[in-house]
Amino acid sequence: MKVILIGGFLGSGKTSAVLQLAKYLVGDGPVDKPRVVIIENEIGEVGIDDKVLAGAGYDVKGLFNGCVCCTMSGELVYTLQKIEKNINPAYVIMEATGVADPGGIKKVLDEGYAARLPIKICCLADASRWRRMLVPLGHIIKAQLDGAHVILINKTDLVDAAALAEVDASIKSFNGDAVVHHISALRPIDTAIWAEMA
Ligand SMILES: Nc1nc2c(ncn2[C@@H]2O[C@H](COP(=O)(O)OP(=O)(O)OP(=O)(O)O)[C@@H](O)[C@H]2O)c(=O)[nH]1
Ligand SMILES: [Mg+2]
Repeated sequence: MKVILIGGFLGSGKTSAVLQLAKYLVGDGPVDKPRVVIIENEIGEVGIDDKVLAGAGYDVKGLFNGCVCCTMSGELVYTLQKIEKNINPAYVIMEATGVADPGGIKKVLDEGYAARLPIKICCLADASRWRRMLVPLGHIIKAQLDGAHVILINKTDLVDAAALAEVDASIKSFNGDAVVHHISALRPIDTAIWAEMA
């Protein structure tokens, strides 16, 4: 069971990307056993994105009322254990909350039971709001980009080439190691990107 963590700030396009990633991973897999289970972590008591994803036909587990990078870390490990025992899918995709520190989640997953699960971290970055967000939210954005293996610069349909180049340079200054792709999650995303993560 592999874990793919999808992080990125509020509204950056995480759920839109999860829908496409799940569709890619499900592929022509067996229908009797889900190949993909999605964990939705939301800060509030009531989930929204979990209903969108469940409505699209996916097996979704909600973790509400806190963030798995801190207060809900125990619940995350317990949920993963339950998923592996009862369903044992090929992949668990987890959409983090928009304010999660994926490094914190990775730390939780690197200890104990979860340590043997392979994990890939993907961070969405909203190109259309990049400059406006960077100053007030620099510390969260830095933390989200820091540990990512793959960074998807999203909403490229809303910016011109010069603005995109600026976002690119800014992101490279935070994380020079990650693989960076430009996407618009409203359109079909190149499946080669998902193949790298799978
Ligand atoms: N124009 C444009 N809009 C996008 C794109 N990707 C996502 N959106 C829109 O941006 C909004 C937020 O997208 P979501 O996928 O819900 O983002 P999210 O990161 O899951 O949001 P939260 O879970 O609330 O943090 C929605 O209205 C999407 O339709 C994109 O590439 N281009
Ligand atoms: Mg979402």
